[in-house]
Amino acid sequence: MKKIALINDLSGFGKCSLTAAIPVISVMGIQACPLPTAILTAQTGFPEYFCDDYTDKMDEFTGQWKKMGISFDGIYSGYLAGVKQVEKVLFFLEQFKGKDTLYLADPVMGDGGRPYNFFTPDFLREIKKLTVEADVITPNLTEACLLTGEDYGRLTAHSRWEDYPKRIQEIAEGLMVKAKTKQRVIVTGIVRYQGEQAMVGNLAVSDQESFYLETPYTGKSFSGTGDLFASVICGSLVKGLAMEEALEKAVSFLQEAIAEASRENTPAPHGVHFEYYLSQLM
Ligand code: PXL
Repeated sequence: MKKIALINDLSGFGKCSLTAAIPVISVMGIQACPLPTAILTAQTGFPEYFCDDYTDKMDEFTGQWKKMGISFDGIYSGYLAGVKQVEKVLFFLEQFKGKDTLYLADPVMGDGGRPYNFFTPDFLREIKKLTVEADVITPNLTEACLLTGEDYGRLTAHSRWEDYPKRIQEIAEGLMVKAKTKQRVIVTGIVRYQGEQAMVGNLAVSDQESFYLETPYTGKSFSGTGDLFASVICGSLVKGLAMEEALEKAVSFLQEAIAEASRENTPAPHGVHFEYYLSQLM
């Protein structure tokens, strides 16, 4: 059975990170192997939460798993609870990233034009050490701007312009050429208008091809959608699906899960109702 190491936090509420990644990877018929970066009572978008930082325990996982003689088909890193965790992930990659291991780095730093409250310039500098190593990165538009120094406000002010996706493609290509690998870049959460209809799109770019897939935008963004998206992409690519198929799978899964959470008036920090749609990914 294929295996993916999931380097991410475990949050009791917020349906994100490991509580999103484990079910998705499992239902896709791949073993999910969690390496927790932190354990939280709830994700950081809630007004109050307790966080048990796992920085000092991460090397134990790397060392023990190495002793067990394990190898991984994929490595997916997401939320990191602080700057020092980047070196732990780099050490993990040194130990486990073989030539056939797919590494997906999701540079979790912000959303909706705003960095998350744990973000600092040091964090950005460190996270770039991971994105350059990755075979696939899945920044949302906010994170793509942070990674490239683009001004989010200035960029999105042009969202009604016809060449808006092309401008974002240039940003994605700018990221891709900085990587040490033949990297695929998938930028999520690109909102633009077709007449009065708001659409949300995802752009996937490689050195060979690019795809842009958009669906109607409800105007509401929920916790954990980026983590669910990255999980479907990672699982799909590890299973050998093409980038376009992976993108279509992720978008249709999320579209249903978001619609269901909206119908139930779920508060945004609680996340989407993806559980009902896991069978789509089998
Ligand atoms: O979904 C991203 C994410 C993951 N993990 C934690 C978070 C967030 C976003 O806020 O707080 C703990």
